[in-house]
Amino acid sequence: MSAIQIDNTQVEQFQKDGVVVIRGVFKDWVEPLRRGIEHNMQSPGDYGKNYTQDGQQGHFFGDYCNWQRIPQYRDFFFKSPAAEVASQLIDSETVRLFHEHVLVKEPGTTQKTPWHHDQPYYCVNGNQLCSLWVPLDPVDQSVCPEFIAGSHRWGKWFVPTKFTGLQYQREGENLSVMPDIDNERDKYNILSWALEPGDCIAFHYLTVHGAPENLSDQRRRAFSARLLGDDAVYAARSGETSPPFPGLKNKLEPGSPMNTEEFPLIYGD
Ligand SMILES: O=C(O)CCC(=O)C(=O)O
Repeated sequence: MSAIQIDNTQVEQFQKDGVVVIRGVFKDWVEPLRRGIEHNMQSPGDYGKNYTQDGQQGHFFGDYCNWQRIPQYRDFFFKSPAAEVASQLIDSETVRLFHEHVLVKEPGTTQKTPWHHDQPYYCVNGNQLCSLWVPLDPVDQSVCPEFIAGSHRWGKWFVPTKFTGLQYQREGENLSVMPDIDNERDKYNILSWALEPGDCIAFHYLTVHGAPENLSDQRRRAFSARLLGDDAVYAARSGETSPPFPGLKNKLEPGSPMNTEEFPLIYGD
């Protein structure tokens, strides 16, 4: 019997909508992850970025792939219920760690996170895939990332977009252009929630999402855990991936399981 049991209706909702909110599941991890993020922001890694563009106010910090040097991040993957939650949602016997992505929007940040989905810039193919976006501050619904219900099943892959708004270069990948969602919001079922620290939004790598500015007076610190299930395989893209994972193409053939040291098994065997 699992220590954590995700409600069947939540599993069904994840499968149907490509996104589901799970309340309170990481409340014991809020303080450790806040400490990890503080350390991370004082000492960014090689990929640490300020996504804030010229003319925008505030500060939108991002960084990823630091779990090997920040103990609180590593512990989250290996000791929290994250892997178990993912295994149930994506119906997978195994879960591997892909990477973590830290996203901090300070109060008064006018920069939006553009509408996008993640898989076209990840070096991964497969369907048993999910991210767990864990807020570490109270999040008003006006600040919460927004997700388009069912978009993971549109059968479309969109040209990948950077958080700065620029597009990745791609050739011959049969990608579609992201529709102008903000100007046609009533055409879509857009989901978002008011959140407490330690809640979690679980979403599929193909679920279209974006996030508003943070005009509240609260920080919006988030830890997004990227996880891989049984059918995840290495994919070679025609251009830059995010994260870059340099050297991976010398280790893995396209279509082979992601069983290298970069992506340790954290659930099952
Ligand atoms: O936190 C944000 O602003 C965006 C989150 C996101 O795009 C993600 O976790 O994939």
